[in-house]
Amino acid sequence: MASYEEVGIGDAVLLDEISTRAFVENLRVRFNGGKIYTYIGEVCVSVNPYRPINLYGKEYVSQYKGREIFERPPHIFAIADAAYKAMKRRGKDTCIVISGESGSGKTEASKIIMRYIAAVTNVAGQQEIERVKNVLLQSNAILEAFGNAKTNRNDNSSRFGKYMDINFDFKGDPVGGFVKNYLLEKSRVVMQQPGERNFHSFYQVLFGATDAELSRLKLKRDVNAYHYVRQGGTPRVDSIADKADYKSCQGAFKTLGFSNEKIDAIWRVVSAILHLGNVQFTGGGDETLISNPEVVRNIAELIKVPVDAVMKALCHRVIAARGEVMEKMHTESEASYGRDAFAKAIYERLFSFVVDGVNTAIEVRVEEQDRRYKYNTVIGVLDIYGFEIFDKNNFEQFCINYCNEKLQQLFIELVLKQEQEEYKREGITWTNIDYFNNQIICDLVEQPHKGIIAIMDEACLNVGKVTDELMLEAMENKLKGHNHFTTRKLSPMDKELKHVEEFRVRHYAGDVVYNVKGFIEKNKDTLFQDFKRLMYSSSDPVISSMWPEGAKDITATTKRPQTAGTMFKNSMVALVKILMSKEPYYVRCIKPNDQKSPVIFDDQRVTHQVNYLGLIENLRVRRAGFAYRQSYDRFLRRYKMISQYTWPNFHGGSDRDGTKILVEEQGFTNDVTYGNTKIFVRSPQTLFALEQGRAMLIPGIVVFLQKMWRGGV
Ligand code: AD9
Ligand code: MG
Repeated sequence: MASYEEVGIGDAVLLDEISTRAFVENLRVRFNGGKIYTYIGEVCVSVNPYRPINLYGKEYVSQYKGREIFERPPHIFAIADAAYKAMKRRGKDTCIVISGESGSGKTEASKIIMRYIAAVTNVAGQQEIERVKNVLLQSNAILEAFGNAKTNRNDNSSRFGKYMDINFDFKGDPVGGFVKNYLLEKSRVVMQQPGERNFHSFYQVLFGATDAELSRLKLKRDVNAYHYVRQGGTPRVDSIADKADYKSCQGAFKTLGFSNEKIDAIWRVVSAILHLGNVQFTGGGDETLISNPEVVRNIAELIKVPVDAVMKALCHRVIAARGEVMEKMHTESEASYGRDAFAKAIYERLFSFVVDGVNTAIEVRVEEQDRRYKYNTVIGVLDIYGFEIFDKNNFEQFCINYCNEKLQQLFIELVLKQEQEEYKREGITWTNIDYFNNQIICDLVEQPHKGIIAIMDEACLNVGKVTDELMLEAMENKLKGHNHFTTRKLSPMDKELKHVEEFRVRHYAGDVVYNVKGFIEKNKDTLFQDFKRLMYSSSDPVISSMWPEGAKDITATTKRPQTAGTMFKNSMVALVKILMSKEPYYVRCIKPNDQKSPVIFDDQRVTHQVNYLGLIENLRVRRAGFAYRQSYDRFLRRYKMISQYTWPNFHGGSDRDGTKILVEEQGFTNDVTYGNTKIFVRSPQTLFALEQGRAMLIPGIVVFLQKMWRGGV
């Protein structure tokens, strides 16, 4: 067996040569040797192994528990432990930001982190904490069943963004948590690209439910019988065990305390959507009729509303104009549009309902008098949908890729920009390290008035008049000359743009061509009121409770709701704010190839990711920089006992002078630099040595202090 050292360099900071080539080569050597983790200082780079690897067992947990990052070979456990230690020792809220493109291993990484935290906490074996840990871990089965799907990039692709806070008490044990979900890609409910699937939940119920359950749900065990799940043509996927997953999901519902009524209602809604996809309309003249009313009967029974009401909601809408209420029949195409919008809306609502249920199960349960001790600090784990490019990219990809731009911006801001600014502020000699700042792309999307989202919103204000193509024209006019935006009109020679309804954004991670078809409609995201009232009228209290707004009177004026794009933008801004308020740790995931192969390391693909993730710039800043910094007074207070010159107090000058004397005496002069207000330590080993020196002296100091208090000294 090769020794660890023979398998590349664990911390890229120690590479002989700092270049993309050397960095990628090191990742390749390590990948081939089964070493999927590599550090850049405290940033963990993870290359998806595409095979189960034995790296996460108990023996590994104990190797990393309570250790410093540099003490052991690179591992995601060490990052989890660092975030945990900072939280526990220093009372800091921390967060672990996991980024990388679709299929690079973010969701797996987030689960490994959660399992690690579960493994190292609750040594006292308290029951309530065991419950919380179990609930936290099992919530994944549910969230993935309803929010993940097979795409052409990843068999288990997250189609929603997830930020999870884990709350800890003063002892460092998890006492609860909170999941915040971001924009679900609900268009998948009604449409899938070739090779893709709908959300796992649909297949789980079709393959996993018992015959008796299926018959209650009015379903046949035949995926091809349902339009909404068969369009991709790949209902069965080797890597997915739908039947077993259905069982796990059911088990998780039970563990999380979902009542039988709730679980039953959830699967009935899923089934109703399957039936809804088969509803067909015939039209002509003024009348639109449903050609297969027996399907509607099934839906009505499943969602517990009268069949006539479903028929009516599917074929008509009620409009209130000048205080008068009128009924208007849909055209055939309006009816089909309405049906699909209805299916998407109930699934999205169901997903939020499920997330709410998860949150109820994991919320911190404490008595008021305990609140001070519990609910103390948090570790946030962010696992979001990765950057993606498909053959056809729509509104959803636009949002997902914008989200990834925001996360890249956060990384740049914290790791590349602020770090360098601090060196300058502290008067440390520093050669600026250049990097591509993607703020310009964030602006392109989110700027008021002239950003893409603002232009989309404007198009949505002019109901019925503006088409997607006209909206594109508005973009062309306002964004002409922008380096990161082109359309066929702006750049007629652009071969990638095949249709007039396409625009291209030069993202930090690559060029993506978006098709504007459906942008306005998806941004407006309207659902006929009739469907809301229909769902609210359900005699099933669980279903009715999902649709409280259905209680509203039809004539009540409603404020124009925010568009999907603006809501998403706001949620991203809020997310960045949350992350900025915490001490961040990073896991940067890399996809080694597009074949999901455990043996292919595609140099070109990896190089591309290394480049756009800014890893070489990260490495340069890190290598030229300092692992640790502390203001002089705090440094001196912490380590003064190590030196006879500074213990118990330093009287020979400023804190800076004291710090200098201490560092010189300990022989670390070459590893530090003195800034205007802070000392900068280059390697973590130095810090570790200082900490050890301190730890060794502390017992003696306690005795000393006791004696002093007793008047013995
Ligand atoms: V997406 O943006 O949600 O589409 P992710 O989340 O980045 O994507 P995911 O974690 O789902 O990717 O990983 C994709 C697949 O790679 C998994 O289903 C596993 O089969 C495989 N994988 C990823 N990480 C590991 C690992 N540490 N060990 C083994 C892994 N397999
Ligand atoms: Mg994922």
